[in-house]
Amino acid sequence: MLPIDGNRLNARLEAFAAIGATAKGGVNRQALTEGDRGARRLLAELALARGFEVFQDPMANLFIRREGRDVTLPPLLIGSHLDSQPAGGRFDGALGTLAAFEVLESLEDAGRATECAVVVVSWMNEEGCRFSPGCMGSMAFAGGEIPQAWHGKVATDGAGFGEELALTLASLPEAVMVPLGFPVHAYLEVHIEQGPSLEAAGIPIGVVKGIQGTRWLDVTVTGQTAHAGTTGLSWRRDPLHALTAALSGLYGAVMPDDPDARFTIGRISAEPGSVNAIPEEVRCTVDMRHPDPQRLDEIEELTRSRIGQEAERQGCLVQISRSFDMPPCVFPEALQKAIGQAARDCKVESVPMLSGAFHDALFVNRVAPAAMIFVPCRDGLSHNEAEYVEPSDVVTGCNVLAQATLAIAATAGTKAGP
Ligand code: HGY
Ligand code: MN
Ligand code: MN
Repeated sequence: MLPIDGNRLNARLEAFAAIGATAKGGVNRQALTEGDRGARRLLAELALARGFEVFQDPMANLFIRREGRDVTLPPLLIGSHLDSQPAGGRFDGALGTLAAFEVLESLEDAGRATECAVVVVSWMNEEGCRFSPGCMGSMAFAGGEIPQAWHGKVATDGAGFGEELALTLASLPEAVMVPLGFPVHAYLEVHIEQGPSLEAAGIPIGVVKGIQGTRWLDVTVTGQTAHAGTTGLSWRRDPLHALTAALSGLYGAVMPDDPDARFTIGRISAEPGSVNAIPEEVRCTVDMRHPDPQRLDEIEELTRSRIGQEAERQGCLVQISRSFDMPPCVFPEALQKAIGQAARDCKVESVPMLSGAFHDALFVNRVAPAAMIFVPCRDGLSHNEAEYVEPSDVVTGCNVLAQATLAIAATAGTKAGP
């Protein structure tokens, strides 16, 4: 076993929670903001103080390397993300990134050599809420290129992606620049479950079997702005009337008809936004999730057709585009077994489960075997400032990660592989 310092880890979580802290006890550390840059800087400084190598790639993915016996072997990658939702929790992403750093420090404290290097990663823009899509850093890492279309992206607050990315890269001159993508032995990520099942079952560890599919749409319905007082019904081309009629039908159909489906309108806006003028244009986002890609297609088709029908009824125009498409993934059996074994070695119970949330591990799994370790969060609440994880569950998740790190690093260079 590798002893970890649970107090150090929980204190670290507190220190990072102070970066981008919100009045209600959460964090607003959206990707490529000052808060995100502040958290990256703190992690890099902690790493440099321990003598670890710190580097970043053109997508501002941040890496911290502790060398292994055989420098030629692809490293074991462990980590998560430091960016957050606008009204996010202190554990989503930060837990996995800091637990990984705790494992690296504990290896150093114990003077434990590993066959291959162990590299901690903090992926850029996992959340996708300021700049869509989500998982930009891990997606580009796995794909080996930055999609041209991303450079022109504009944030929800109007900032430009290219400028913010350049600022973020420049904010950490100590991090050596490396090309995008490198061979990886395996990838491990600790994350809060962001759902209620582990807490309800009283089980401290979830072994993630896979991640359901996610698809995002940007919807724009355009009508004609006109006087609220003088425009009778037959004269109106009201895009908000059309969109709300379509959405109330979709809320009434998608999730009630299918317990595995998730349908969320996270953002809606109306322009010109005047109290006494019919809107000219309304926009909204749609977040659809399902374990079955066929069902995702059906939900998208229903969404497009309902909005189209109601827009036509109101004499409005519709534009719908996909901003994110993340097909479901299954993690390799062998790695799931290794996580289960690591939990047994730590003498804690674990249960296999599917992830309702997407994660960077989904994209890394396309280029290297990946696995995830879930820990319970209070009431299953996440993407909420009240998000909370018991310190003991933080420590258990880190212990299982430490144990799995030792076991999987030991398979580097062997025929069996991870
Ligand atoms: O939205 C998600 O599933 C992730 O938490 N960003
Ligand atoms: Mn997350
Ligand atoms: Mn999240």
